[in-house]
Amino acid sequence: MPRTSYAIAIGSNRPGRHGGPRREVLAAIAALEGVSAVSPILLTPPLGPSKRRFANAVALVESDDEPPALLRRLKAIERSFGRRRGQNWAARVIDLDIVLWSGGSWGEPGLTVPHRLFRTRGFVLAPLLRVAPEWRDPITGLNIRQLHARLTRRKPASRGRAGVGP
Ligand code: PH2
Ligand code: MG
Ligand code: MG
Repeated sequence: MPRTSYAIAIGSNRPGRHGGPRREVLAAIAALEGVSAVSPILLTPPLGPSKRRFANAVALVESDDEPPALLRRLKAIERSFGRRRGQNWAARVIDLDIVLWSGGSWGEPGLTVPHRLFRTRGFVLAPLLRVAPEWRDPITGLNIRQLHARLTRRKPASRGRAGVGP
């Protein structure tokens, strides 16, 4: 029985050999080993310069690998799906990111766990909420339910000119 689990964020916004983005996400889930839970696949507007809508999901994976070894496996899957290096932010056929590790945090150049940006990304937190609402972020001490609520809460009224009454 593996001792640790991971939350892996999966994204695609370009068709590949399996079909459209949704099919690429499904194929990536099938390529992962040790999957214990899978969120629904959500269609999300692109954050950043890419114009195409994404299919996003989160899978929970059980593994004894430490983060660098798991990352190597994820990169191998990305390559086998036709992802080329240097496609950060470009439309991509598949993106597999380590978001959380039950072992806590990990920091080295090119690999930071928890993922540096996951707390501000709805396309990660929304599917993560469906599979691991109680998982606690070791950095902020907040669980996914709390991080999601913090991100999606109505923003306080602007304090700019528009917010100032007569
Ligand atoms: N991934 C990015 C950049 N922008 N936008 C959405 N909606 N979903 C993604 O997975 C995504 C993105 C870089 O990894
Ligand atoms: Mg990414
Ligand atoms: Mg990535």
